[in-house]
Amino acid sequence: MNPKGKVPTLIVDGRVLTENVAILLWLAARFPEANLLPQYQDAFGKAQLVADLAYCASGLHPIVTRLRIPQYFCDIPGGEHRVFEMAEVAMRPNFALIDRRLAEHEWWYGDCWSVMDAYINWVWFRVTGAGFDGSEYPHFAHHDERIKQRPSVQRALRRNSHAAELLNAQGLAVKFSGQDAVRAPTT
Ligand SMILES: N[C@@H](CCC(=O)N[C@@H](CS)C(=O)NCC(=O)O)C(=O)O
Repeated sequence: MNPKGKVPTLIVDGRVLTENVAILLWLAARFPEANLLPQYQDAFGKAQLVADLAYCASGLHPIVTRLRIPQYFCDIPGGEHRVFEMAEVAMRPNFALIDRRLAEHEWWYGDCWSVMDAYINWVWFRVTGAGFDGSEYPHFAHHDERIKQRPSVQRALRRNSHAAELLNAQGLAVKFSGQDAVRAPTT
């Protein structure tokens, strides 16, 4: 469905929408009652939302990929360990930035949950699940605990498990790239 061969992909009335930033902005605009993002009216506020989502997609996401599948980035035997270590170094200032922000507020935008919280939480569980040590970032860790208590997240996780079971039953076992991680998960 996605000519670029990536997930996520959203089909809207038969039309294909790709790229996390575009999909999240479209969902927030299409379903304003869901309050997926703050509803700024001014141009600067709207640009700030794009900046935040672009930070996740182009700043954080590529480092997540290096931590999850370092073997994609270096085919020298054993090179994946060094790719992982350098990605760890690259990720730490970003985790520090997020941790500082979450020290002051419950959610990325203050008192209201938004898809930014979902996106940074995806970063958290993907990289701690690959062996990145998150223990220096207690506010980010607490954010993960709060996210997991959300009924919508629990519903999504149940749907995810159910989908994995269906695929397994059809012999289409879900193989997560993290199975090849160079380090054991920390969470
Ligand atoms: N720029 C794309 C990146 C999407 C992306 O990298 N998705 C990963 C999964 S998190 C993927 O499809 N990886 C499969 C691959 O690269 O083969 C976006 O923001 O949607």
